[in-house]
Amino acid sequence: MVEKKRAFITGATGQDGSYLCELLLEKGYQVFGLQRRASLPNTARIDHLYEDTENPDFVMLYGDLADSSNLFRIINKVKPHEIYNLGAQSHVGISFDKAEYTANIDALGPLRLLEIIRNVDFPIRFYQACSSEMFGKVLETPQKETTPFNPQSPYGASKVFAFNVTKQYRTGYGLFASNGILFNHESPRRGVNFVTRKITLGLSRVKLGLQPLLRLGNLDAKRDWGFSKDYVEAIWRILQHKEPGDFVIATGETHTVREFVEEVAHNLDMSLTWKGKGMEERGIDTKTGKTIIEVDPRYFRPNEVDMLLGDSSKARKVLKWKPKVTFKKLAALMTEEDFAYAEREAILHNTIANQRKFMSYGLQNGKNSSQRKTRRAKN
Ligand code: NAP
Ligand code: F7E
Repeated sequence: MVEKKRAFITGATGQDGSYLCELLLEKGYQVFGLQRRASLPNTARIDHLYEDTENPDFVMLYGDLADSSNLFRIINKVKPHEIYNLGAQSHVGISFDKAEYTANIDALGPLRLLEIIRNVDFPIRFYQACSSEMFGKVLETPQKETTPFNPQSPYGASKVFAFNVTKQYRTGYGLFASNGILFNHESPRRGVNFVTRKITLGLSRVKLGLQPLLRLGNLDAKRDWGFSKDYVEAIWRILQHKEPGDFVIATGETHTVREFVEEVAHNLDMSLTWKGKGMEERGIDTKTGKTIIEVDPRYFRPNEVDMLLGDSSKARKVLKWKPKVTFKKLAALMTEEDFAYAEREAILHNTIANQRKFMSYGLQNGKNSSQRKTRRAKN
């Protein structure tokens, strides 16, 4: 029997990790995912893969990128053919507040893995999840593999370190170690505090009356937004290529946050108009006259990356990769899923409200009026 390929994925519980687990299982791999211990379940994105709990091809293991001995034990036991290092504190804004932690996980995490790979006696192909945030305040447009880095956050700086050590272990020790320089990529599985998901879920809730408005930061920032599922296909291709290297993965289109808001509002059949300037700017729903978008200084960053636009010609030529999902399609598919999600929330909300009404009706009509008073006093 032919031995199955084994892949070890850090960040398996995250957006990209969950799509990559699915892709590799489809391709016949045995997949080992790293899972952090958490006080509440953190596996919502991969729970469906556990349907058959006896599935020997999908195994989750507890660990942390801060813990070398744990990583060594896993790698030595699993003996993976490929390691995909997707684990990270991936929120740029939060990296300003958690700078040291971000560097520990996002910069030293990959170094820990590379050191292990260098010291075990079986070959492992290594993928490092790098980021367009490394280009920061861009020194060239569009950004490609040769564009100099100019990071603007602890997150961006940590990814530059990760990029450099991955390259150094490739050239210095001959490891098959590749960097993917991925531009923003989103999906319905995106964390809710990244701007696209915040907009698709937030405006869906506004539409259904679950929240009055949405507060955002810099509406003028421009990003090259693609679809996560397309990007994990590129990640896999990077490790299947005959030689290791560094690859930019991007759509080649850039749009402002404001344009993303407009696209989502359009998909939700809300007619949006902008009033005011700067911090006073507001998005108004012309059908209702209500303010549905406000600018909030809390969501601005100490340093901003104003504009990103990727040139992925190398990946298109060498890996025969290209994105399938456009900006409009991405906004549409995320809106559709989040509107359905918000509708379920609305049903739950109404059920709870009805239950409360029913309970208070029961109390008001109950026989024991002294008990009713006690309960009210406690609340
Ligand atoms: P994500 O949804 O935030 O997922 C991050 C994953 O890392 C989660 O599984 C998380 O675990 C895990 N993680 C966090 N801290 C860890 C630690 N100390 N030890 C082990 N695992 C840890 O991110 P994503 O969007 O899928 O991105 C995947 C990777 O690509 C990240 O490295 C990110 O920096 C990079 N990247 C992302 C983009 C993008 O636009 N999405 C672009 C370029 C690069 P929990 O589930 O327990 O939190
Ligand atoms: O912000 C602006 C914000 O947090 C995009 C990560 O996956 O991609 C991601 O990093 C833009 C920024 O993503 C809000 O200032 C406005 O200019 O969705 P984001 P990001 O910072 O680009 C890169 C490639 C990665 O590698 C990262 O891991 O939107 N913005 N208003 C806002 N951003 C957020 N989060 N929230 C707002 O309210």
